[in-house]
Amino acid sequence: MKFYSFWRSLAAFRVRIALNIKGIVPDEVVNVDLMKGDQCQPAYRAVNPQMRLPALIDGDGPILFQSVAIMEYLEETHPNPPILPKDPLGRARVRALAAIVASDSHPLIVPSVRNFFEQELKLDEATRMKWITHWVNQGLAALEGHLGRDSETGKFAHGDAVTMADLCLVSHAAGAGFFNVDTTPYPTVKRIAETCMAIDAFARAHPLKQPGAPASLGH
Ligand SMILES: N[C@@H](CCC(=O)N[C@@H](CS)C(=O)NCC(=O)O)C(=O)O
Repeated sequence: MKFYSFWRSLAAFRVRIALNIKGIVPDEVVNVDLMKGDQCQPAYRAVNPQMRLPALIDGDGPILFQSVAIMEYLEETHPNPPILPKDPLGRARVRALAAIVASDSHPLIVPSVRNFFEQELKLDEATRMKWITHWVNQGLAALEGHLGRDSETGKFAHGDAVTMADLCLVSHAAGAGFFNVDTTPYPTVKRIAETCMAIDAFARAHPLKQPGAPASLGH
């Protein structure tokens, strides 16, 4: 298995947790430096024409891309321990919570969006940060709205076992940390993120624990 990753990638963080939970150790991890723009270089473009991380090649391929699709693939090929509940309603809820992060929130703050604001629209740092903090907060508020209200919420986002919703939730909480967004107004999200990050499979996958990461984010 060959895993294309970068310490700061929140989508790669989600997949790293899934790999750890499933006890899968990739044979090779290829570092694609998002801060240097390596995702746009021909070498990686040939792997993933979308120029996004993560990507995974299992055996002879084909290439797997999009973190949610990769997590679902890992779930189907390595069902134990599961990261989706068994019942259809539970699965739908977990996938929907995951989509708040992976489909609706995270895409608004990725490097290509931030770079477009800076290089094409010439937006200053304060305006760019206003955009980022707004959408990070919107994602946190949406998660809190569901998790704080729903009887299905337990120790984790869905009951008392880890699911894909938690993998996405912690990636969004880490993103909040990157951009110095306070998660205190979202107590259920904060509690679940802290509960997850105390688990070894989550802790080992954290962006700041990866090769090339700085010791801290320095803010
Ligand atoms: N929906 C995708 C998002 C992938 C994505 O945007 N990844 C970011 C890093 S977290 C990336 O590679 N961005 C490159 C860029 O924006 O230029 C997924 O969940 O895999």
